[in-house]
Amino acid sequence: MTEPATTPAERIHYGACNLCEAICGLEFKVRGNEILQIKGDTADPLSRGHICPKAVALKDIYEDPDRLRKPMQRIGDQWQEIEWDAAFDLVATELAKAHLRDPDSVAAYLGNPSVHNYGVLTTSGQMLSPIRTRNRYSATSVDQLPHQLMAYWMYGHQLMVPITDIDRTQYFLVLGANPMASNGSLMTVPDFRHRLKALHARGGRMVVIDPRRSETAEVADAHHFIRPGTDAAFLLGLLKVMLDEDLLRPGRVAAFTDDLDTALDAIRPFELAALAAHCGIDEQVIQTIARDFAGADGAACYGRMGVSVQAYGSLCQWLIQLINLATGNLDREGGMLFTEPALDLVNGPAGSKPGSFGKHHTRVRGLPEFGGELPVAALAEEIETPGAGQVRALVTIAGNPVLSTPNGRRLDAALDSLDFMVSVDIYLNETTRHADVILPPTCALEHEHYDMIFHHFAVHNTARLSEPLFDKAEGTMHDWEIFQAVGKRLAEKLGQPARAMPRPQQIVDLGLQASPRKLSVKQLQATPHGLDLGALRPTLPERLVHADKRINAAPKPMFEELLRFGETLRDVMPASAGLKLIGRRHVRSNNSWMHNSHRLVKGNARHQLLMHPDDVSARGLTDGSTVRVRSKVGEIRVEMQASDEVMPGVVSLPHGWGHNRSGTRMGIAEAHPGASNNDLTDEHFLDGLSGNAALNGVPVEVLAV
Ligand SMILES: Nc1nc2c(c(=O)[nH]1)N[C@H]1C(S)=C(S)[C@@H](COP(=O)(O)OP(=O)(O)OC[C@H]3O[C@@H](n4cnc5c(=O)[nH]c(N)nc54)[C@H](O)[C@@H]3O)O[C@H]1N2
Ligand SMILES: Nc1nc2c(c(=O)[nH]1)N[C@H]1C(S)=C(S)[C@@H](COP(=O)(O)OP(=O)(O)OC[C@H]3O[C@@H](n4cnc5c(=O)[nH]c(N)nc54)[C@H](O)[C@@H]3O)O[C@H]1N2
Ligand code: SF4
Ligand SMILES: [Mo]
Repeated sequence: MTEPATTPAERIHYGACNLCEAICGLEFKVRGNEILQIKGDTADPLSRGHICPKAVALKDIYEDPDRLRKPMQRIGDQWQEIEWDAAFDLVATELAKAHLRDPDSVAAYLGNPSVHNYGVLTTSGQMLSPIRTRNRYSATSVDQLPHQLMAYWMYGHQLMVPITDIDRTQYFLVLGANPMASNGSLMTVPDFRHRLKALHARGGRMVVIDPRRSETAEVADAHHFIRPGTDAAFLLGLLKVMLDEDLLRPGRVAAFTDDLDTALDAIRPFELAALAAHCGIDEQVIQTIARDFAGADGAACYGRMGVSVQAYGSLCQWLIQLINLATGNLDREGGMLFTEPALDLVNGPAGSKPGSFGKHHTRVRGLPEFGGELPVAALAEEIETPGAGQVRALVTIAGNPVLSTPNGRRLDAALDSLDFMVSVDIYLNETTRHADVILPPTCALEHEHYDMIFHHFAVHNTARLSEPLFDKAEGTMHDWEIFQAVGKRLAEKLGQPARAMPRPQQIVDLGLQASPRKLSVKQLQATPHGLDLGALRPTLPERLVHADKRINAAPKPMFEELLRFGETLRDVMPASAGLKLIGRRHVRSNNSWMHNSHRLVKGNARHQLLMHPDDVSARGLTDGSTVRVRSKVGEIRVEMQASDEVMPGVVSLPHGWGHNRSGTRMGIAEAHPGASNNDLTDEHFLDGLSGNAALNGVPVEVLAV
């Protein structure tokens, strides 16, 4: 049979993947609306052809029959498709009603894909700003809040996060991060594996500190288990050895750094033996790492989820900064450097707000604001607790807090009590099932993209603008169109003056032109594989944002935090004490929302609880059986796998699972439900300084069913 003459021609399209922080360049082969192939774009100057299995699932998301394409209204437990205009009117009317009662009675939660999506970044404010609520939440406070707080306090801007110069470092010390699975975080590093090979080839070393022998630990030169939540002791131990052995040489940054000696003086009194006993890493090991780090020709200390999302997250991030700074590895090739992105939110007229801390607090528990947002661990109680400022209406954008935030069950129940909830989301999932209205935007392949955030954290300076692969389907709306439509109606109903509503592309173009490199959308459109803007390089003191162009090595609150931590050093965990729960990520899973892709969930289940064989036998449990895991806040049942990947006393469970709740519409995910880690995490277990959730190191018991 001959092909019908109307068969569209095949075409090749280049665009960046926006699923994770690695922002890989992709090459798509398509015919009409059919994706024939997705591969890595070898001409991308940052990712150089790297791709992971999730990128191929972009096709599944695009084609997914469960993905929502038209607005939905919930009447009781039934969903009805409605027209866009009717949906916008309904949402604006309800939000205006709530606002007129009390602006703070409306809360907003922005989830992780928001920062991977320039429509949300540039225009969600056009919908939210008329509401003028202080109840703003996001995934930041279950994630990188401590990094941003330290960046703000020490370098003057919440996005001034120093980045590992992985392509030149000789000694890479990694705490609580698993870039082999995550592809890097606050270190945009596509193709970690090859960059590590190159590090080894030039004689460099990588040392990993993690309670689990992770995929990254497997390829490290050395891996040391650490008791969850005790990294501050290890980091203090490193500094203590460096101080005692006179190994610290801050070098040129000393000329523009304040109070480094004051900070180091506060660390001097700690005793190495006590620190070592607390974290479970031998004194000799700490000494060796300290000497190797200080002696390396370019060293970088980097810590991610395992050390930021724990009870001393902010202290850990501060100590990491001090180690890099005091050894002369900050702002040095082969150490930690700051990026110079094409659209520069740190410097110049395109700049965003540098940050703020503690300007206001949550109503019920008094947790501090950061950068205009409150810690999401407080959201459920803000909904449940009556009084002025009680949250009665909620907007969620690209978030699934029921599975992502501590004590998700409590939030799950609280959402049911709201007067009104609207979700801008592409799925009917564990969170959005509580909404009254869901407004689904187009998916990633149907709109343009420029990564406004992750170029700030990339190991090499590049810029890349992606044109849409497909035109949006008829009757669908881009997220920015949704935000503008609701924002316009809301302002009208509230009698607020009409605002200018520029489109994402105009905002990005202005931002590019106003940044030091003075690029434009037009220039980026002409370079579909992206522009190479050069290796990272020293940029201090010019790039510092503090008016005096100086580094503040010793933010005052850190001294109190140090004392608070010192108090805990006495409680060395006896061998018989309970288990500690930690999280993990897998290269074929992405937070809570990519489990509806058949190709990502096929094969062995990846949501088991990992438990050390000694802990399994001590409890008379059977490998492979379903167990009960109980914490202060809840209990789940999940399949357990005995594994010496985790150290004794530690159990590891990925988050984002638990797709077995009624009323969701994700057929494949529902067939591979798993259990939610955040049914166990505790909304009162926090990094005490920042209010960031402590999702690692949660005390649990494991029992037979
Ligand atoms: N226990 C534990 N909990 C954790 C973590 C952990 O390590 N352990 N990690 C934390 C971290 S680091 C993060 S970032 C959070 C993530 O937490 P969240 O951001 O709350 O959740 P996600 O799982 O990313 O869910 C994303 C939502 O966005 C929707 N979505 C996807 N693409 C789009 C889009 O283009 N537009 C719109 N409007 N919606 C879209 C999806 O359908 C889904 O509902 O989880 C945190 N929770
Ligand atoms: N494939 C995939 N990639 C992703 C994601 C995903 O879900 N899937 N999510 C993306 C997101 S939102 C983020 S924020 C990043 C996160 O990126 P990473 O932080 O690199 O990823 P995690 O796997 O969470 O790594 C945390 C590590 O900390 C360890 N750990 C737990 N507790 C402790 C502790 O107390 N101390 C120490 N030292 N280690 C501890 C865990 O065993 C784990 O190996 O990944 C991003 N990339
Ligand atoms: S590593 Fe991240 S950005 Fe790269 S292809 Fe995979 S999901 Fe996409
Ligand atoms: Mo994250």
